[in-house]
Amino acid sequence: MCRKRTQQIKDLPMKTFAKRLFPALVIVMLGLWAAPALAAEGQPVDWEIGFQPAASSSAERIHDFHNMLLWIITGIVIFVFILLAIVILRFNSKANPKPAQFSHNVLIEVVWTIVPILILIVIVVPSFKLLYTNDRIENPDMTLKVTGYQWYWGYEYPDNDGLNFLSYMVPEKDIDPAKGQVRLLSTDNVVVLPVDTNIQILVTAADVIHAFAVPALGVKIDAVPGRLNETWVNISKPGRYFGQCSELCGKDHSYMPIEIHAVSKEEFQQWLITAKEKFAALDTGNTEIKFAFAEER
Ligand SMILES: [Cu+2]
Repeated sequence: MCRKRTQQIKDLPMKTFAKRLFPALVIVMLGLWAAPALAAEGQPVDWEIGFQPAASSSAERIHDFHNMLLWIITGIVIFVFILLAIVILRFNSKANPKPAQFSHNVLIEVVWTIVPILILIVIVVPSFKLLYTNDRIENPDMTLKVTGYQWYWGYEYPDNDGLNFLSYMVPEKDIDPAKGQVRLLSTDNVVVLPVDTNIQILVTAADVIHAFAVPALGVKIDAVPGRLNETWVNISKPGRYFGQCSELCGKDHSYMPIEIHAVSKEEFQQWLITAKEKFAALDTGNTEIKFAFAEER
Protein backbone atom coordinates (compact mmCIF):
# COMPACT_ATOMS: atom_id res chain seq x y z
CA MET A 1 0.00 0.00 0.00
CA CYS A 2 2.69 2.36 1.11
CA ARG A 3 4.88 1.45 -1.79
CA LYS A 4 1.97 1.98 -4.16
CA ARG A 5 1.45 5.50 -2.85
CA THR A 6 5.09 6.37 -3.18
CA GLN A 7 4.97 5.11 -6.70
CA GLN A 8 1.96 7.35 -7.38
CA ILE A 9 3.78 10.40 -6.03
CA LYS A 10 6.82 9.51 -8.06
CA ASP A 11 4.68 9.16 -11.14
CA LEU A 12 2.93 12.50 -10.63
CA PRO A 13 4.23 14.26 -13.69
CA MET A 14 5.87 17.65 -13.08
CA LYS A 15 3.73 19.00 -15.91
CA THR A 16 0.50 18.31 -14.00
CA PHE A 17 1.97 19.91 -10.92
CA ALA A 18 2.97 23.02 -12.85
CA LYS A 19 -0.46 23.10 -14.50
CA ARG A 20 -2.13 23.32 -11.10
CA LEU A 21 0.36 25.77 -9.65
CA PHE A 22 0.28 28.23 -12.50
CA PRO A 23 -3.46 29.21 -12.39
CA ALA A 24 -3.19 29.69 -8.61
CA LEU A 25 -0.25 32.06 -9.05
CA VAL A 26 -2.03 33.97 -11.81
CA ILE A 27 -5.05 34.51 -9.52
CA VAL A 28 -2.80 35.81 -6.73
CA MET A 29 -0.96 38.16 -9.08
CA LEU A 30 -4.22 39.49 -10.56
CA GLY A 31 -5.47 40.12 -7.03
CA LEU A 32 -2.35 42.14 -6.23
CA TRP A 33 -2.75 44.23 -9.37
CA ALA A 34 -6.48 44.74 -8.95
CA ALA A 35 -6.14 45.89 -5.35
CA PRO A 36 -5.08 49.49 -6.09
CA ALA A 37 -8.08 49.88 -8.40
CA LEU A 38 -10.37 49.08 -5.47
CA ALA A 39 -8.63 51.53 -3.17
CA ALA A 40 -9.98 54.99 -2.45
CA GLU A 41 -7.83 57.94 -3.43
CA GLY A 42 -5.48 59.15 -0.77
CA GLN A 43 -6.72 57.09 2.15
CA PRO A 44 -6.66 53.50 3.35
CA VAL A 45 -9.62 51.18 2.72
CA ASP A 46 -10.71 47.86 4.19
CA TRP A 47 -9.00 44.77 2.81
CA GLU A 48 -6.45 46.81 0.94
CA ILE A 49 -3.32 44.82 0.11
CA GLY A 50 -1.68 47.05 -2.49
CA PHE A 51 -0.48 50.63 -2.36
CA GLN A 52 -2.81 53.59 -2.34
CA PRO A 53 -3.05 54.88 -5.94
CA ALA A 54 -0.02 57.02 -6.77
CA ALA A 55 -0.78 60.75 -6.75
CA SER A 56 2.70 62.14 -7.33
CA SER A 57 5.69 61.51 -9.55
CA SER A 58 7.62 60.23 -6.49
CA ALA A 59 4.91 57.67 -5.67
CA GLU A 60 4.77 56.54 -9.32
CA ARG A 61 8.51 55.87 -9.32
CA ILE A 62 8.23 53.94 -6.04
CA HIS A 63 5.38 51.83 -7.45
CA ASP A 64 7.31 51.10 -10.67
CA PHE A 65 10.31 49.91 -8.66
CA HIS A 66 8.06 47.83 -6.42
CA ASN A 67 6.42 46.19 -9.45
CA MET A 68 9.81 45.37 -10.96
CA LEU A 69 10.91 43.76 -7.69
CA LEU A 70 7.65 41.82 -7.57
CA TRP A 71 8.43 40.21 -10.95
CA ILE A 72 11.95 39.30 -9.87
CA ILE A 73 10.97 37.88 -6.52
CA THR A 74 8.05 35.95 -8.03
CA GLY A 75 10.47 34.34 -10.49
CA ILE A 76 12.86 33.41 -7.67
CA VAL A 77 10.08 31.97 -5.51
CA ILE A 78 8.71 29.86 -8.37
CA PHE A 79 12.21 28.61 -9.24
CA VAL A 80 13.06 27.65 -5.64
CA PHE A 81 9.62 26.09 -5.18
CA ILE A 82 10.12 23.88 -8.24
CA LEU A 83 13.59 22.82 -7.04
CA LEU A 84 12.16 21.97 -3.63
CA ALA A 85 9.32 19.99 -5.19
CA ILE A 86 11.81 17.97 -7.27
CA VAL A 87 13.92 17.23 -4.19
CA ILE A 88 10.91 16.21 -2.11
CA LEU A 89 9.29 14.01 -4.75
CA ARG A 90 12.28 12.48 -6.51
CA PHE A 91 14.92 12.24 -3.84
CA ASN A 92 13.10 11.18 -0.71
CA SER A 93 14.42 7.98 0.96
CA LYS A 94 11.74 5.80 -0.57
CA ALA A 95 11.89 7.06 -4.13
CA ASN A 96 15.68 7.20 -4.09
CA PRO A 97 16.94 4.67 -1.51
CA LYS A 98 20.58 4.79 -2.67
CA PRO A 99 21.68 8.43 -2.73
CA ALA A 100 24.65 9.52 -4.82
CA GLN A 101 27.76 10.30 -2.76
CA PHE A 102 29.34 13.25 -4.60
CA SER A 103 29.63 16.56 -2.72
CA HIS A 104 31.04 19.15 -5.16
CA ASN A 105 30.15 20.45 -8.56
CA VAL A 106 32.27 23.35 -9.72
CA LEU A 107 29.95 24.47 -12.51
CA ILE A 108 26.83 24.69 -10.37
CA GLU A 109 28.71 26.45 -7.57
CA VAL A 110 29.96 29.11 -9.98
CA VAL A 111 26.44 29.51 -11.39
CA TRP A 112 24.75 29.93 -8.02
CA THR A 113 27.32 32.56 -7.02
CA ILE A 114 27.27 34.56 -10.25
CA VAL A 115 23.51 34.55 -10.93
CA PRO A 116 22.52 36.18 -7.57
CA ILE A 117 25.22 38.83 -8.12
CA LEU A 118 23.74 39.60 -11.54
CA ILE A 119 20.24 39.80 -10.04
CA LEU A 120 21.49 42.25 -7.38
CA ILE A 121 23.16 44.39 -10.07
CA VAL A 122 19.89 44.49 -12.01
CA ILE A 123 18.13 45.68 -8.84
CA VAL A 124 20.72 48.15 -7.58
CA VAL A 125 20.77 50.42 -10.65
CA PRO A 126 17.08 51.49 -10.57
CA SER A 127 17.20 51.42 -6.76
CA PHE A 128 19.94 54.08 -6.54
CA LYS A 129 18.26 56.04 -9.31
CA LEU A 130 15.02 56.10 -7.32
CA LEU A 131 16.76 57.12 -4.08
CA TYR A 132 18.59 59.91 -5.89
CA THR A 133 15.52 61.23 -7.74
CA ASN A 134 13.18 61.18 -4.76
CA ASP A 135 15.77 62.64 -2.39
CA ARG A 136 15.65 66.33 -3.26
CA ILE A 137 14.83 68.78 -6.02
CA GLU A 138 16.98 71.57 -7.38
CA ASN A 139 15.21 74.93 -7.70
CA PRO A 140 11.82 74.04 -6.17
CA ASP A 141 8.82 76.20 -7.05
CA MET A 142 7.79 76.52 -3.42
CA THR A 143 8.59 75.26 0.06
CA LEU A 144 6.48 73.72 2.80
CA LYS A 145 8.05 73.50 6.23
CA VAL A 146 6.62 70.84 8.53
CA THR A 147 7.26 70.64 12.27
CA GLY A 148 6.21 67.67 14.37
CA TYR A 149 4.98 68.27 17.91
CA GLN A 150 3.54 66.01 20.60
CA TRP A 151 0.94 65.49 19.13
CA TYR A 152 0.07 67.70 16.20
CA TRP A 153 1.76 69.20 13.17
CA GLY A 154 2.85 72.75 12.43
CA TYR A 155 2.97 73.98 8.83
CA GLU A 156 4.73 76.99 7.39
CA TYR A 157 4.80 78.49 3.89
CA PRO A 158 8.07 80.48 3.94
CA ASP A 159 7.58 81.78 0.36
CA ASN A 160 4.18 83.20 1.27
CA ASP A 161 4.88 85.75 3.99
CA GLY A 162 5.64 82.97 6.44
CA LEU A 163 2.02 81.86 6.55
CA ASN A 164 1.87 79.27 9.32
CA PHE A 165 -0.64 77.32 11.34
CA LEU A 166 -1.03 74.27 13.52
CA SER A 167 -3.06 71.25 12.55
CA TYR A 168 -4.87 68.98 14.99
CA MET A 169 -6.90 65.84 14.45
CA VAL A 170 -10.67 66.32 14.36
CA PRO A 171 -11.99 64.44 17.42
CA GLU A 172 -14.17 61.46 16.62
CA LYS A 173 -17.31 63.07 18.07
CA ASP A 174 -16.94 66.06 15.70
CA ILE A 175 -16.36 64.05 12.51
CA ASP A 176 -18.81 65.10 9.80
CA PRO A 177 -18.95 62.47 7.01
CA ALA A 178 -21.01 64.92 4.91
CA LYS A 179 -17.91 67.11 4.69
CA GLY A 180 -15.90 64.07 3.69
CA GLN A 181 -14.15 63.95 7.04
CA VAL A 182 -12.53 60.67 7.94
CA ARG A 183 -12.18 59.29 11.48
CA LEU A 184 -8.62 59.48 12.82
CA LEU A 185 -7.38 61.11 9.59
CA SER A 186 -9.09 64.49 9.19
CA THR A 187 -7.56 67.62 10.68
CA ASP A 188 -8.94 71.00 11.71
CA ASN A 189 -6.49 72.99 9.55
CA VAL A 190 -5.79 71.31 6.24
CA VAL A 191 -2.52 71.70 4.31
CA VAL A 192 -3.38 73.07 0.87
CA LEU A 193 -0.85 72.53 -1.93
CA PRO A 194 -0.93 73.20 -5.69
CA VAL A 195 -0.71 70.39 -8.26
CA ASP A 196 1.99 70.21 -10.97
CA THR A 197 4.40 72.15 -8.77
CA ASN A 198 7.80 71.08 -7.47
CA ILE A 199 7.30 71.43 -3.74
CA GLN A 200 10.27 71.20 -1.43
CA ILE A 201 9.27 69.78 1.95
CA LEU A 202 11.48 70.62 4.94
CA VAL A 203 10.75 68.50 7.98
CA THR A 204 11.79 68.92 11.59
CA ALA A 205 10.40 68.35 15.09
CA ALA A 206 10.26 70.42 18.23
CA ASP A 207 10.17 67.78 20.95
CA VAL A 208 10.71 64.13 20.06
CA ILE A 209 11.24 62.29 16.77
CA HIS A 210 8.15 62.09 14.55
CA ALA A 211 7.85 61.06 10.90
CA PHE A 212 5.91 62.83 8.16
CA ALA A 213 4.32 60.20 5.92
CA VAL A 214 1.71 60.51 3.17
CA PRO A 215 1.46 57.17 1.31
CA ALA A 216 -0.35 58.35 -1.85
CA LEU A 217 2.32 61.01 -2.38
CA GLY A 218 5.22 58.63 -1.77
CA VAL A 219 6.50 60.79 1.08
CA LYS A 220 7.91 59.40 4.32
CA ILE A 221 10.63 61.24 6.18
CA ASP A 222 11.74 61.50 9.79
CA ALA A 223 11.08 64.69 11.72
CA VAL A 224 14.05 65.04 14.04
CA PRO A 225 14.53 67.81 16.63
CA GLY A 226 17.49 70.03 15.74
CA ARG A 227 17.71 68.70 12.22
CA LEU A 228 16.10 69.84 8.98
CA ASN A 229 15.32 66.91 6.69
CA GLU A 230 14.42 67.51 3.08
CA THR A 231 12.31 65.79 0.47
CA TRP A 232 10.07 66.94 -2.35
CA VAL A 233 6.86 66.13 -4.13
CA ASN A 234 5.07 67.01 -7.35
CA ILE A 235 1.38 66.17 -6.89
CA SER A 236 -0.12 64.98 -10.15
CA LYS A 237 -3.85 65.28 -9.48
CA PRO A 238 -6.16 67.31 -7.26
CA GLY A 239 -7.57 65.42 -4.30
CA ARG A 240 -7.39 64.77 -0.58
CA TYR A 241 -4.39 62.86 0.66
CA PHE A 242 -4.14 61.58 4.19
CA GLY A 243 -1.10 60.55 6.16
CA GLN A 244 -0.02 59.82 9.69
CA CYS A 245 2.93 60.26 11.97
CA SER A 246 5.06 57.18 11.36
CA GLU A 247 7.49 57.21 14.25
CA LEU A 248 6.32 56.19 17.72
CA CYS A 249 6.33 59.55 19.47
CA GLY A 250 4.31 59.08 22.63
CA LYS A 251 0.85 58.25 23.80
CA ASP A 252 -1.03 60.20 21.10
CA HIS A 253 1.21 59.11 18.25
CA SER A 254 -1.82 57.72 16.42
CA TYR A 255 -3.80 60.95 16.83
CA MET A 256 -1.67 63.36 14.81
CA PRO A 257 -2.79 62.77 11.21
CA ILE A 258 -1.83 64.73 8.12
CA GLU A 259 -4.47 66.00 5.67
CA ILE A 260 -3.38 67.51 2.39
CA HIS A 261 -5.73 69.05 -0.17
CA ALA A 262 -4.17 69.32 -3.59
CA VAL A 263 -5.80 72.00 -5.74
CA SER A 264 -5.13 73.80 -9.01
CA LYS A 265 -2.55 76.61 -8.96
CA GLU A 266 -5.31 79.25 -9.24
CA GLU A 267 -7.27 77.76 -6.36
CA PHE A 268 -4.06 77.66 -4.34
CA GLN A 269 -3.52 81.41 -4.88
CA GLN A 270 -7.12 82.00 -3.79
CA TRP A 271 -6.60 79.88 -0.70
CA LEU A 272 -3.42 81.78 0.19
CA ILE A 273 -5.38 85.04 0.35
CA THR A 274 -8.06 83.65 2.68
CA ALA A 275 -5.59 81.59 4.71
CA LYS A 276 -3.36 84.60 5.37
CA GLU A 277 -6.38 86.50 6.70
CA LYS A 278 -7.65 83.57 8.71
CA PHE A 279 -4.37 82.67 10.36
CA ALA A 280 -3.21 86.27 10.78
CA ALA A 281 -6.27 86.82 12.94
CA LEU A 282 -5.26 83.88 15.08
CA ASP A 283 -1.59 84.77 15.11
CA THR A 284 -0.06 84.65 18.53
CA GLY A 285 3.51 84.67 17.31
CA ASN A 286 3.58 81.00 16.32
CA THR A 287 3.48 80.00 19.97
CA GLU A 288 -0.19 79.24 20.14
CA ILE A 289 -0.84 77.01 23.12
CA LYS A 290 -3.45 74.38 22.46
CA PHE A 291 -3.67 70.96 23.96
CA ALA A 292 -3.95 67.96 21.71
CA PHE A 293 -7.54 66.79 21.71
CA ALA A 294 -6.66 63.60 23.51
CA GLU A 295 -5.80 65.66 26.58
CA GLU A 296 -9.48 66.61 26.77
CA ARG A 297 -10.74 63.05 26.90
CU1 LIG B 1 4.49 61.88 16.05
